[in-house]
Amino acid sequence: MAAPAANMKIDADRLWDSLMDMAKIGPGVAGGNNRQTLTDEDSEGRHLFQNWCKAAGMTMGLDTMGNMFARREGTDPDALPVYVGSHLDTQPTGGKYDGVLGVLSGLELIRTLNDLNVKTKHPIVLTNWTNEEGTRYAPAMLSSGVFAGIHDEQWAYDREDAEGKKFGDELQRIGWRGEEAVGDRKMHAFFELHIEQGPILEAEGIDVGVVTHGQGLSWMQLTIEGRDAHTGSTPMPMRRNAGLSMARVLELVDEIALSHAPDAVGAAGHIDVYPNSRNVIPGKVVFTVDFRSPNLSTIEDMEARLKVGAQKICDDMGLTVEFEKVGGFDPVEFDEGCVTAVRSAAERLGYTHRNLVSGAGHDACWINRVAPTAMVMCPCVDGLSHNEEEEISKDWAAAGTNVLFHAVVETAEIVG
Ligand code: HGY
Ligand code: MN
Ligand code: MN
Repeated sequence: MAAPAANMKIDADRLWDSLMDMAKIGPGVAGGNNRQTLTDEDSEGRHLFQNWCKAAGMTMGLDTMGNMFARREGTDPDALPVYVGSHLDTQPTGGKYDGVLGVLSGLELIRTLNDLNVKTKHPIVLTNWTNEEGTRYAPAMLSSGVFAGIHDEQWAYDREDAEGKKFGDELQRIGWRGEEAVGDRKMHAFFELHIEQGPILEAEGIDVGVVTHGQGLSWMQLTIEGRDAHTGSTPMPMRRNAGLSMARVLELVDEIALSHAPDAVGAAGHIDVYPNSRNVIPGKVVFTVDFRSPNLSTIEDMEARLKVGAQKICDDMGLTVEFEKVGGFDPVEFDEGCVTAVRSAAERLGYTHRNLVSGAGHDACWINRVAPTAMVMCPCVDGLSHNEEEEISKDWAAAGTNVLFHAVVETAEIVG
């Protein structure tokens, strides 16, 4: 397939301006963003994105999970489209680039094709996947997961947030529940640009990550119950302290992950303590253990040791424990052809690059089940993400977007 000329480049300033404009919606408290899925801020960001897509001459689609699809026509309307995109929802203390760079780099790619009046055989479709983060509604990558047939749509609609609000009701409330059946769309290929969210590219001075694999994930939710009691008048031997058991389980989580170093990580980011009162011994804790590894057998070993170890801790303390798997996916190997398109684009454009295994999960991990898929990564400062101080440089954003642009356009086949 004819590759774009090496001098075909995106407009880095326009991309950066769009990133900064989107960052104004759902601002955090420390320079980042709190634009959680299905909130009014998410809706405001969707409207801005939709207006930009329409201004770029694209036609909009919306499915029953709120996934947004903006289409630029190809010369062959019957050719399966090349999809590109990521997510606009953020963590509660999120950065300006996680997900957003992947959506707005796709928009910049379209704007550049329009500027250059370049036509492609395959249509190009730009996507915003609903609820990638999984922070308000577990699991992560929920809507790309329904699209890929991993999750049942009604099960997704019934997911509840901490206030008991259902996903389907909130999607309806913000007015972004479409009519198009989720998953009906067929793809020629899917590409996603994402910040690395880790330290490797910056530390090695590399411009672009060619993502060959994604590590797998396990989210195991534990509910441990003891008994609420007075922190002052209850003798130590009489206590059934669920908070103490959680501390012991979290030490075990760290020990299990480190036993598989360097190919495993583990922590708990979601922790609820009840009744969470200064002078009440916690009678109940609910927390989610997040294990990850590029090796499925490692993930399975970590899950098994967590269950045995946590059960023993609770038995010894006279507490009950329940386990619920609330999220997970196996390690991912991306499509060789699409990965090659990314690598040759980086070479053609003269960017330093290296193969990378994604430490974080992405919508591409599920879309890889239903279409040839690959990812591009750019460095981020100190490898920091899921933190309002998340930062990238305009040059890093431009390099990643240029590589995405070339990989997508080569795959969509330039005409004329
Ligand atoms: O959890 C993840 O890896 C992604 O940020 N949702
Ligand atoms: Mn992300
Ligand atoms: Mn994220």
